[in-house]
Formats: sequence, C-alpha cells, structure tokens
Amino acid sequence: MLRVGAVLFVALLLAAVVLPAAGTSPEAAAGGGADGPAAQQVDANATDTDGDGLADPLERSVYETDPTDPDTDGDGYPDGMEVRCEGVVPGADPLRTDIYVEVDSTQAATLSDPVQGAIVETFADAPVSNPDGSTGIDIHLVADDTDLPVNGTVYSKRRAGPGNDIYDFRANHSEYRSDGYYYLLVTDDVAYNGDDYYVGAGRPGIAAMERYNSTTVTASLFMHEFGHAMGLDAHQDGIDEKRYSRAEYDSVMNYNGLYRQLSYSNGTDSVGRDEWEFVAQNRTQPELQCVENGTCASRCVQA
Ligand SMILES: [Ca+2]
Ligand SMILES: [Ca+2]
Ligand SMILES: [Ca+2]
Ligand SMILES: [Ca+2]
Repeated sequence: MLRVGAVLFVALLLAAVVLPAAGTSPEAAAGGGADGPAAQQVDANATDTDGDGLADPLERSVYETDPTDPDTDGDGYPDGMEVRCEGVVPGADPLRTDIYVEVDSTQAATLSDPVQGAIVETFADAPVSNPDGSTGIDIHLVADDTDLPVNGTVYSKRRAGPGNDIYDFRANHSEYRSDGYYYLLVTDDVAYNGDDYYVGAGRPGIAAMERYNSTTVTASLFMHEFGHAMGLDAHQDGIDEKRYSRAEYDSVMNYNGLYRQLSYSNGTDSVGRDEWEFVAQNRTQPELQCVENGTCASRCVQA
C-alpha cells in the first residue's frame, strides 16, 4: 500500500513538473482515452524512458501512467502491453491490477456463468488499492478448450504418459501460456500428489479442480486452488488445516472456510495474514514472454 502510494505521488509530481513543458492542454493533462483528442496532441515517437512501449508524453498526458515505471500498477503487465495488446489482455487497465486465467476443461462445459460471476465479484471486492485510486482486482477468466481428451485421474505432479497430469495439459493446450496467464483445468477426477481423495490441487501458476452442482462450492474450490496457484502455500499457518475456526482465520484457504466462503483473509483475524494484499502485491506470477524490448510482440496490435 505504501509503495503504491509513493509511486503515485512521484507520478503526480512528475506530471505537475513536466506537463507544461510538454505543451499539452489542460484537457489532455486531465487524461483521456487512447482514441481521444489528447492522443493526437502528443508525440508518440518521443523518448520512452522506461522502455514499456509508451512514449513519455503519452504516459504523462494520455494514460496517466508513470513514465519512469514500466509497470505502473505492478501487476506484471507492462503499461504499453495493457494499453495496446487488447487481443492478448482484453480489458486490461494500466492503472488497475489485472489477473488473467486460461480455463480449459476435459468436460463438455467450462465453469458456469454463475460460478465465473461469483469469482469475478470476489476479486472486484478485494480490499486492495490501485494507482487510479480505485479498489479491487480485475480477474479475467478466459474459457478456452472443452472436451479435452484425458487419461483418467489428473495428478498435480508430473507422471509418465500423456493427459494424466496438469503439466501435460498446459504443455499441449495452453493458448496463452507465454502471455502471463495462469492455467486452470476443470476435470472429473483430480489427485493431489497422487492422492485420489482430493478434489483439486494448485501449484505455482497452475491448478486443477473438479466441479459441483453448487455454485458456491465450485467457486469456493476455485478460490482455494487458485490461491495455491498464486503462492498461498500449505506450509503457512492455517492453510490447508482445520486448526482455526473461521473467526480466527477468515479465509477460503482455511479448510473450515473451504466450500463455505470465497474470500481470502484481510489480516484482521487472529492469524493476521493479509492474503489479499499478498495477492495484489506479491503473488506468484506466470511467465510473460509477449513483450520484447519493452514493446508488444508481433501478435499484439500496435495502437
Ligand atoms: Ca514509457
Ligand atoms: Ca510507464
Ligand atoms: Ca501493469
Ligand atoms: Ca493492469
């Protein structure tokens, strides 16, 4: 929180000092859309100090991003990519935390609309702040393949043979792996470390889960396994345990909260870990290969 505030202050200070020299109108300084009149008034070929694919004047007077920080909102996607790569990160906002998840399924259907809606709403309600002054996180669930062939139980660790562990599916079916997306597989039977008793499993950047008729149960299981994919690890106090009541540890990562709630903890319970802040600032992020030399790769449309 402090870091974001400091960055924002520096950005505002820079804008206040430099804007008059850049010759932009007050209207442009107040910000505008990519296609607004402000975009035509600035030199898009001017210096790009932070190498994020956006020239300094564009950052200052059009997008209100930090010309000295390639990733103003710290979500792993460079400012230029968020503004210009609509085909890769649709709906991205350079001033709000965005998380992208590719969802594949071995079943005929992907996660239902009510389940997706519940997940999106839970992230939107996250008690974390963004550089634009808003709160919440925008999670983008991108449903891709369905009816993928599967060889029995899907393990969360590698095992011999095709189509029987989550890494097989990511290796063969992920469309967005190089674009910094998490990968989630919906399937009939999941085994954690080979133990068939479990119904879901999450590893850094990747997760697999079963699905239920109940929206709450399915969405809660997603939040739990995806929490693991973001780095909420089982060795931390209370995670994957029943040691604490929900009042003592108010999180879907608590086995007493799993299937009953969707949200992570905010640090005000007796365990005292702010999991939402961790998700916003320090989560495990998938590899991003889309950007080259700070600009969008060929598959990204240049605005
Ligand atoms: Ca820049
Ligand atoms: Ca920047
Ligand atoms: Ca960003
Ligand atoms: Ca963003």
